[in-house]
Amino acid sequence: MGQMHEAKVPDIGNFHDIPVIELLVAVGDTVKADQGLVTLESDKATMEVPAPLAGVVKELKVKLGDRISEGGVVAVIEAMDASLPPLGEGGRRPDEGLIAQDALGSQAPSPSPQPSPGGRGGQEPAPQPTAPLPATPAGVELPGATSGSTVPSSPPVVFDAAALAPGQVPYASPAVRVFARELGVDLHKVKGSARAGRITKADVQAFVKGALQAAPIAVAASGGGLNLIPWPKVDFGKFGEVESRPLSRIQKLSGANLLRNWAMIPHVTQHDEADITAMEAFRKQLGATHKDVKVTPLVFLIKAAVAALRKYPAFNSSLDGDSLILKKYFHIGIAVDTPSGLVVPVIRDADRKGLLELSHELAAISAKAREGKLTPADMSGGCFSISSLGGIGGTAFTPIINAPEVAILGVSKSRMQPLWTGEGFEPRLMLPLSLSYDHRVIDGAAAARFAAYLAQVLGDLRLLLL
Ligand code: CAO
Repeated sequence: MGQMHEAKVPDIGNFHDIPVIELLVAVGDTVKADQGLVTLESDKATMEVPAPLAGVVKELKVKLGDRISEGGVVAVIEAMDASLPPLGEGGRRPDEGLIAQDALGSQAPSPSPQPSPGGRGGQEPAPQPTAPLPATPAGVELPGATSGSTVPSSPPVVFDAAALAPGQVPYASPAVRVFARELGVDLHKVKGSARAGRITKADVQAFVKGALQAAPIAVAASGGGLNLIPWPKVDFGKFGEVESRPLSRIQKLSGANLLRNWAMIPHVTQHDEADITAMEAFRKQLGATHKDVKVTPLVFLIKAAVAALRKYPAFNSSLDGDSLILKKYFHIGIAVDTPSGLVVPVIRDADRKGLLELSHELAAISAKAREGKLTPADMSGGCFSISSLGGIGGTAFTPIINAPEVAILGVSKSRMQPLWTGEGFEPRLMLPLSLSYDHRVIDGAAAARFAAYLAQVLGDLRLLLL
């Protein structure tokens, strides 16, 4: 059995006979160090009394409505780790700091001078604000905020919305803030039902419930959303013999991804073609001298794509809210057709690999894909994808962007075509390219330039050396 420790109201200055307004844990609950046990509310501020250490709540010494002062015991915790030292003053271990700010600005003991950046083992990071926080008076720590590079080793326990930013910061306890953040709720939109408009956990739950119920109505009324009629239900057997075959796991997964990407990304496909006559001659030469691996046009496309991504960095990006994340690495996804469905393994750091190394890797990863042995890691981290149907046929198609990427290159079958040189027609091997792009991120002109540059590089591989 672990040692018993009392959780006491810490010294935060000028708080006496403060009512207990929330019990955040129950007897038998396992708590982490610094987890809030009860919430107290004075006239102007709320604060949580934290667990002094990780353990199990053995006894709650207070009930709702009780009044308590500094040093009062709120709970008894049985330590998880029997080797922990006895508690220091105020129910905290001596090495711990505490940040607190009451309504009048008097400050409790300051954070430990050299806290560990990641906090203590097993401790959750300090809560982050749900909305941009207003500037705070000097020395005041808002919940989750850090000043400079100093990270507090304990979460703030007192929050006084009115004093910090009157009328701007929603009035809720730290636990409710964390709860709201986990659900993605903006507390500014929640109406508090407790005294002085304080937002409780129940208020947040009611807000979410209301939002979920209202969502379909709002979408339909605004004309937004897809608002589709139901999928047709047909008894096909009435019209002839049929067989029902369940979709594979991969088909279900990739189908859901394709549907989301097609519905949510405004796709435009830019078509172009590359003169790969010289490239094809070089590829044949390579094939003749390197019999251990099959060199297909795809590895040239990977190299050309890297060159184009370098030249046009917006194509090597992902949307993140109102920001664009620009990647400095070049991981290329390759669509592979397998008996169980489409998968997209990723070739990492394609910029650092030569044509032969890429050919080996492509053979290995497509074999792994067809054997159904790809791991999630094999399929993550891609910057840009290539879907090559060139070994099969076709003249053009619309590849679907592999979110969160912003563009994908479709490749169809190369064909000998007569090309006008200005003086006459010449037979040239032309490769059709279909570049789908996310129009929220990429303009039509940029896409035309990207596709033209790809074709230029494939037409003259010396450009890869630049
Ligand atoms: N034009 C003409 N020939 C082409 C070509 C092109 N664009 N691309 C490949 N070829 C040739 C290859 O040179 C090879 O010819 P040889 O056998 O004579 O050498 C042949 O077609 C077959 O190539 P491959 O398909 O084995 O190899 P690859 O490197 O081109 O492609 C892979 C590898 C894994 C991408 C491919 O096998 C595959 O699965 N493609 C399907 C991708 C897909 O389904 N996309 C659709 C996604 S949306 O549903």
